[in-house]
Amino acid sequence: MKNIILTILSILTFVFIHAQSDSSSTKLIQISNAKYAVYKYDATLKVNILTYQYSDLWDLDNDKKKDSIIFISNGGAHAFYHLEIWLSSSNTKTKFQKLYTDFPYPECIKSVDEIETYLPHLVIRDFDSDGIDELFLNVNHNLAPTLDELKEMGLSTKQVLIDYKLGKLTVTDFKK
Ligand SMILES: [Ca+2]
Ligand SMILES: [Ca+2]
Repeated sequence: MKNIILTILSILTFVFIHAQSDSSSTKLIQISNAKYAVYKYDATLKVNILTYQYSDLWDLDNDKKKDSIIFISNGGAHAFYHLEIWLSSSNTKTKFQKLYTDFPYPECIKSVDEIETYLPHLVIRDFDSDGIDELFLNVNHNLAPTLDELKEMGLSTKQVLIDYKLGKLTVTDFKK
């Protein structure tokens, strides 16, 4: 019995150390996501819905005030989250009802090349070096928009870039 317990402890120690060592890999997530997790009551579903509200990190419309990037769960066992963005400059919220992710955690990449090699789900950074951050979302999963839905949004791929241009948020295919 003692040997079994020692074996289990050894395995757990290995798993823990292994998990710790992952933190230095490319898949580093620097944000403490729990800080941004909020449960909100959904009157239609009649349950508390998990949302992630990143409201003190990014200024997408460049008015020097932080905007809110929000992911709202559909309440499923395998939760998918649709995107909403609240902009400080216009005090308006834009819903991207067909843009879902099951991994609503901003990821850090070292270079834009990693969009193709590492396939992140969500990256918010200044992709075009104009001093303003954009949002990259990979929607290639079970709830991905259909080809018709992509076409309706003016898209041809499932890697999308949300950018603030001429006073509004635009959704385009991501291009390096
Ligand atoms: Ca702003
Ligand atoms: Ca930019």
